[in-house]
Amino acid sequence: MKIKNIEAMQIFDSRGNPTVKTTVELECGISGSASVPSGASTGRYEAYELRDGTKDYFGKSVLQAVGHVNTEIKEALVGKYADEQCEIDQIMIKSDGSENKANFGANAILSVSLAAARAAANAYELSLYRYIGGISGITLPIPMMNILNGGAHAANNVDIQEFMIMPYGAKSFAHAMQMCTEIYHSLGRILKEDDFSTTVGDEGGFAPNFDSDTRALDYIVRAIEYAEYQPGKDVFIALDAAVSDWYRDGVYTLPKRETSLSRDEMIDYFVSLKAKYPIISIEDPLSETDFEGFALITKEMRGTQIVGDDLFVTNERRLDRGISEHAANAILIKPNQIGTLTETINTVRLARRNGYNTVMSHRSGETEDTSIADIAVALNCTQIKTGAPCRSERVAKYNRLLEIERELGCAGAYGKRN
Ligand code: 2PG
Ligand code: MG
Repeated sequence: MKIKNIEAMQIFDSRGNPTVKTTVELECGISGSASVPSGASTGRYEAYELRDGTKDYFGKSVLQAVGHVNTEIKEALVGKYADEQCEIDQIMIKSDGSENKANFGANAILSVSLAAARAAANAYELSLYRYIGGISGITLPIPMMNILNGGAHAANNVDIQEFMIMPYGAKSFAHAMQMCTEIYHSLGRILKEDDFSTTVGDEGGFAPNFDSDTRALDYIVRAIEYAEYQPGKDVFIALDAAVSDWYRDGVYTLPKRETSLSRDEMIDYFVSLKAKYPIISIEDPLSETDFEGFALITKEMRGTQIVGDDLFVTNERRLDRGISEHAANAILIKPNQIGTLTETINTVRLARRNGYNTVMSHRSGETEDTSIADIAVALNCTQIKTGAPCRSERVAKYNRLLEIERELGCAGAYGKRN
């Protein structure tokens, strides 16, 4: 289990931007690799993603982060045991020395943290989910599958960033995938019939040039019915409004039109959408700074899942504050928002202890790395959002979950069994 070598390199994500891939090699000759994703609608309180800021790749190269892995991090970790995850992550956090991993970069640190876990799992001849979760990590998360993109993820006139479907009535993860893909294809057909574009956004959802959020919701309801499922019974709608970028000086300005709304008007807007459509979950309906507003909307929309993404940034301390102020009732979990596997695990534990749902999540810039699928099962996350059933970097995660469900057999728990 002793680490013999650590080596990082610059690769590319699904948007063609540079990112970090790291391999951890053990003395026994076994190794493990991991690549890190990158967001577009990034929260202000996320751990720091180190980019070079030179003219190459329009400032986006990650050669400094790669360099930190290959020098300081490697020196600190060679000879340590790969299966002592907490110690490995603590050493990196301490050597970085900053509040938000700004010196080495959270991209550098996370790549090593995950690669060490993979190397250890490989050395024990265990799947990553089994290594992390043992025999109690058995939950197949309900997909929150993105089928329509707007906001910062698409060049259309839709303000809300993500429109997702949740196949609540599915009997297994495989059945959930059947329902979701049938609805995705139905949406494609209806859009084509009505002469809308069927090009896709960053996460593989369709990005038609609709003039409003309600138009998008109308089409999703139609697609669910077209696939012969019942909206509000078999399938529900989940939204990621991702409004942090809309907020300035107490006012929300809708990104694709000239309208400005107050906090109360924003809450009324979501309440009105919920009254008309089978919406079960809303992520980031208010600004990442507004704990009080999150508490208000959680109370106002009792029975709706209110997910904190930019609000919590997978950070135990921010979640702790949210819990004490009753802000939201679910948390999005993105390992690269916090930067180590240990901290990700701790945040999920805190959420579970306090009855918050946990939604494992990809980033809009992804790679072929499927670690989040395994981590979701290992940590018994209730849901996963990993894009549309389109674009291989998204589908890879769904396919990995299908494999895990098959491997778990009768031990696996999907949906309501939790
Ligand atoms: C989000 C994510 C993932 P990004 O806001 O939840 O869908 O987007 O990775 O661009 O922050
Ligand atoms: Mg989000």
